Amino acid sequence: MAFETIIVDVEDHVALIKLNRPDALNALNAQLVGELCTALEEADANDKVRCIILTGSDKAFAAGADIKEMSTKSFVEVYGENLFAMVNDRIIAIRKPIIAAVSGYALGGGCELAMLCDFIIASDTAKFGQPEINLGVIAGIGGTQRLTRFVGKSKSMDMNLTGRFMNAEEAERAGLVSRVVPAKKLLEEATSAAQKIAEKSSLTTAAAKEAVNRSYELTLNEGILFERRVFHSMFATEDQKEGMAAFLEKRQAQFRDK
Ligand code: DAK
Repeated sequence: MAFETIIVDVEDHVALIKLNRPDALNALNAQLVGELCTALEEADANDKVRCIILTGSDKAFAAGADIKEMSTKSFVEVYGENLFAMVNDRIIAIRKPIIAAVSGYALGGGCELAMLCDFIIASDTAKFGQPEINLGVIAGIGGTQRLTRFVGKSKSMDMNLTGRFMNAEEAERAGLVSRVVPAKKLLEEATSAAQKIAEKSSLTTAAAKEAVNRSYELTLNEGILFERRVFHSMFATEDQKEGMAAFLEKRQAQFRDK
């Protein structure tokens, strides 16, 4: 499908999705959100893709929901259309790993979009924030919920109540991002991580993603039971036999997703 607000490129088993509304710092309008969800679903269904990278521009991953588009909406409209429910639900349904490669501003819905990905690699220019409070609203796609789980109550309250931005170094220290790299190396680093993921068995990758995500929904004991049962089920796969045989034979595993 042809897109106008994003650019999609598939190479070496990695789908690179680039948000592309430079004039609005990649603000998330309805068209961009719709195209993004469609592209993610297409990548999820494409056998050639084993990992997805979501990125923006040097200046902005995304500066939030499109304020111009939202500003005149009424309660009846946003409640009636369940604004932004779709983006949350469609992204969490993607089974392949999604890496957010964030440079510049990731604010409001942009920060929330990065947190919807499986992990975040940030450039040293990245700035994260939930400044919705300045607009007379609160976060609406996880900024009060996911951010609190990532960075704890105190920092989440600070971000959500003052609207201040967190730089990359603070975001890494707080556990919001997995690593920080120089801006020029952002895509290289994200691609290298994606290619490492692409080398694994896609069955095992999907199982690992599911298991980590269950940790947000289950008690510790239930989560550990879920993990152990999934671990047991891996022994029904050819890839478990291959992975362990390859280790013992001191060679590279050849996974076949079976
Ligand atoms: N929406 C629309 N346009 C935006 C935008 C945004 N969020 N952010 C930037 N732009 C546009 C600017 O209007 C400007 O356009 P022109 O004036 O040139 O036409 C262009 O991008 C460049 O921006 P600036 O001139 O402002 O650039 P600066 O370098 O001076 O400043 C900035 C960069 C990122 C600090 C600044 O643009 C800024 O503060 N932007 C707004 C950041 C923000 O407040 N983000 C949160 C948006 S609210 C909901 C679910 C979710 C949400 C809401 C409801 N429900 C479930 C109901 C989410 C809400 C949000 O994300």
